[in-house]
Amino acid sequence: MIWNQKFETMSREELREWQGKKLAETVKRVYHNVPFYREKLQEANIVPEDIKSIDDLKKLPFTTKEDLRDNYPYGLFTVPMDQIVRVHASSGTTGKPTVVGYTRNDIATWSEVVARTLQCAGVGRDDVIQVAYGYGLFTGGLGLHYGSERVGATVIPISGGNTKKQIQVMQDFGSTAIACTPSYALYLAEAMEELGVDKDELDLKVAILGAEPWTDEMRSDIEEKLGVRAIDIYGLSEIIGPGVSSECEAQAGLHINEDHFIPEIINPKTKEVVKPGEKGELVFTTVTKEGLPIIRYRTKDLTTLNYEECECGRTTVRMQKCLGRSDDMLIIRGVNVFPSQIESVLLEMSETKPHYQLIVDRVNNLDVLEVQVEVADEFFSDEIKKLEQLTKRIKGNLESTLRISAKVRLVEPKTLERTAGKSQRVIDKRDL
Ligand code: DLL
Repeated sequence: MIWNQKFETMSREELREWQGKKLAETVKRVYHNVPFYREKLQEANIVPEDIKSIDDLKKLPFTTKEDLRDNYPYGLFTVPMDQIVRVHASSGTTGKPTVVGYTRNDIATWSEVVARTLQCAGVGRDDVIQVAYGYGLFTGGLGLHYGSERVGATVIPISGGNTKKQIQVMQDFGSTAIACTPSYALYLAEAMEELGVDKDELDLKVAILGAEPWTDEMRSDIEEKLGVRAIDIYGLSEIIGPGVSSECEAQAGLHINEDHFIPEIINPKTKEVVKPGEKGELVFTTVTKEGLPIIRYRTKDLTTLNYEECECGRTTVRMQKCLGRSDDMLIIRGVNVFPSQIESVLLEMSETKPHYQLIVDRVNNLDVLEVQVEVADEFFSDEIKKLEQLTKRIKGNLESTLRISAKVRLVEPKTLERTAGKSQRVIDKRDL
């Protein structure tokens, strides 16, 4: 199933021409409407007229999450707020989230690219899709929801969590597709086992999984335990949300919707574009977005690009499954977490010291985060009750900032290892 024959099977020459034309329009628009971009282009001695074709892309400056933070919340929007019909948000590197905005046309574009994602996975109007990504500020739930409606599937907007109910709904409503994070898919499989629900009792045939890294071993596990084909989908809020790229039924790399999002791979140190096929950091430029177009956004995700034609007939470039990042962002139960966010919570509290360690593990297919933190001398106490209260308060503060729960372990002053060099703040025991 190919949702958009024209754009998904266009010749490379035609596509490059389209991208060049759209890029020039986008640069013009951000230059004239967003002071941040105007200043950046002026600093780089570029006027919009310099950008004529896709080959000029490399002349443009990069945009980062910090730029979004510095212009929090709406500073990079290209249109007045009366044209923005929706906002979503994802984690920033510190306290403030990254806010993204959509015009009515952007919502249509988003539905279109998620529709392509779903058709890549073989989902169409005959399917019943259980959307178990979180609905809310996270782009997963509503992104999949709109795309599913677009292809004409029957949507069950159940959102994340409530595992028993998920299983009951799968059984009773005849879900043929489920969309959730890969770790939640495994968790569901395990819960089914415990409840004595056999995969053969379900109509499930495909799982549409993303929002966090997952290995091919995890894929085999999920496919086997749920009796589905597991398809990897990728996206990020800053670019649009889910719908940036998706595996097709060949499961051999993720097709990027290149008529909307132009990918590049750079060396994260030198920031130069790498040779074709080489691994590096993925960078995207959006060329059709209205509310928040973004120029050369550094995703920090590491991957490679493959321009060979795919057996499915699509001509769009494929990115390899993303497994690593060039920064320290962790993805815990699908939620993005920066160690710096945790640090700022701990620093705001007088009872704790900035000596901490984060231990991430996967227990029963679910990620768990433990924060070990030193208590300041004057607050360290033999009274268990006092320490318990403090633990509870830290937990509460972390939860309201991170939007996930963490286990907190208080340790005595000066017990966490000190090193002269970089301290090891994060111990990730998950095997990815
Ligand atoms: O996670 C959007 C999404 C929702 C994608 C549902 C797929 C399904 P953010 O919360 O902004 O957006 O997080 C984006 O998550 O830069 C990657 O590091 C990671 N990520 C997303 N999909 C994948 C994937 C959504 N399939 C960040 N494999 C990205 C590996 C992924 N990492």
